[in-house]
Order: sequence, then C-alpha cells, then structure tokens
Amino acid sequence: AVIRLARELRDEMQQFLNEYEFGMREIETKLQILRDDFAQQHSHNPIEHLSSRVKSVDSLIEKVQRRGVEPTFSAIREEITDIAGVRVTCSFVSDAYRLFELLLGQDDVGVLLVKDYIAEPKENGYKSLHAIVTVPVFLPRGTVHVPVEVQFRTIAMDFWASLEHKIYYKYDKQVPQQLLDELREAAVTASDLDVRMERLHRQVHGDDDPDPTPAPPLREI
Ligand code: 0O2
Repeated sequence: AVIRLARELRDEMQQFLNEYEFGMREIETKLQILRDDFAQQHSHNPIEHLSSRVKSVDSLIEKVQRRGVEPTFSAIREEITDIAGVRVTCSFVSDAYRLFELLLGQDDVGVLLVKDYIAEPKENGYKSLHAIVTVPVFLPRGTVHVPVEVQFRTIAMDFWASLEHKIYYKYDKQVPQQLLDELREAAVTASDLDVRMERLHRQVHGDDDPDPTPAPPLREI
C-alpha cells in the first residue's frame, strides 16, 4: 500500500510539473516565432539567447518552506508563479521592450504581474524586465492556464546577473560590502555599454528599425 501511495504521489507530481513544462514550451514557441519573423523583416535577430527551465522539486520545496505556503498542489499553484521560467536575452534594451510588448499583447496571453527592473533597478544593481504571464495549454482533460515567468534582459545584464548569482551563493548570501560595491559599479558599466552599443547599432541600422524609441517604463500591475 505504501508503494502504491508513493507511485500515485509521483504521478501526481509529474502531471503537475508537466503542465508547467507545456506552458513554458508554448511561450518559447511564441518567442521563436517573433524572433524568426523579426529577423526576416528587419535583417536583425532581436534574441541572442532563449533559455527555459522548470524549477527543480528541491528548489520548489525550498521556496514553499521559505514562503510558508501550504504544501498542497493547489496552494503551490496559487502562490508560486515562477515554477516555469523563460529567459530572453537580447542584444539591445529596445529589443527587450519590443519583445515584451509583442508577447504580452497576444490575445491568449494573460498578464498577472510586471516588474520593470530595467526602469527601476534593484538596490544591488540588478536589471531585467520581468513578467508573469499565463498561457492556455489544451489537454484532453481540459484547458489549463499556466503561469510562466518571462525575464527579458540584454547580454550585458545577463552577464552581470549570472556573476552576481554565483557570488551570492558562493558567500552563502552574505556578500562582503566591498564586493557589493564593486558589483554595483559593474552594473553601471554594463548599463553604459548597453547605451553605447544601442547607439552604434542605430548608426548602422537606424533605418531598418521600425521603432527606434524604447517603450516607456511600465509600472508594476
Ligand atoms: P532562479 O534560479 O533564477 O529561478 P523570489 O522569486 O521570491 O526570490 P520575487 O520577488 O518573487 O522573488 O521575484 P523577482 O524579484 O521577480 O525575482 C525572481 C527571479 O529574478 C529570480 O529567481 C532570479 O532569476 C531573478 N532575480 C531577481 N533578483 C535578482 C538579483 O538580485 N540577482 C540575480 N542574479 N537574479 C535576480 P530565483 O528563483 O531567485 O532564481
């Protein structure tokens, strides 16, 4: 009986995670279509790198405990909105905003939350444009609207964030002040580089670009 119960729990967990995997794939496909169409229309690929992940069971349990969420599937579904995550790394800030608008403007995409850490960087210097969206996944047992966290950032922001993430965990979240200061300075350098690279790009491709002005910053909703 214990083995049967363990198998049932495993199957339920697998079905739960699969829905997030499917939602994530739907979002990835939408972004790939936007990328391919844009590249064909404007001879410039707005996405440098697309990556995705479903949170591991271990980090899901850790987050559930940290947030004090009841350990039931429905409570986890309600509370943890970044079980599925897609990261869109762009060359330029304007591409990040453009893709964000094109994805969030799609009829079947719902918007749960937007956090614009590009317009308002975090205290440590972190920049990225985050959106938690829902996408319908059509299954034989019905349609599920799956939340997916999408992060839009530039190569420079991504470079900074991946180093900061490594430092944060290397020092077990207690990073020495001097390193924190250097990281903040590096974030400013990365932003300067973004501005310069975009300016250079405009000098060469200005006319090919349908919308040279980045979208205005969005408020959290
Ligand atoms: P991973 O391994 O990337 O999935 P929370 O999710 O509770 O920590 P919140 O407020 O719900 O935080 O979400 P927020 O601020 O939108 O951040 C969620 C994700 O953004 C994080 O996921 C990171 O991927 C990224 N992020 C946010 N702040 C920072 C930062 O200061 N540095 C770096 N490097 N990344 C950041 P996870 O689950 O923490 O990590």
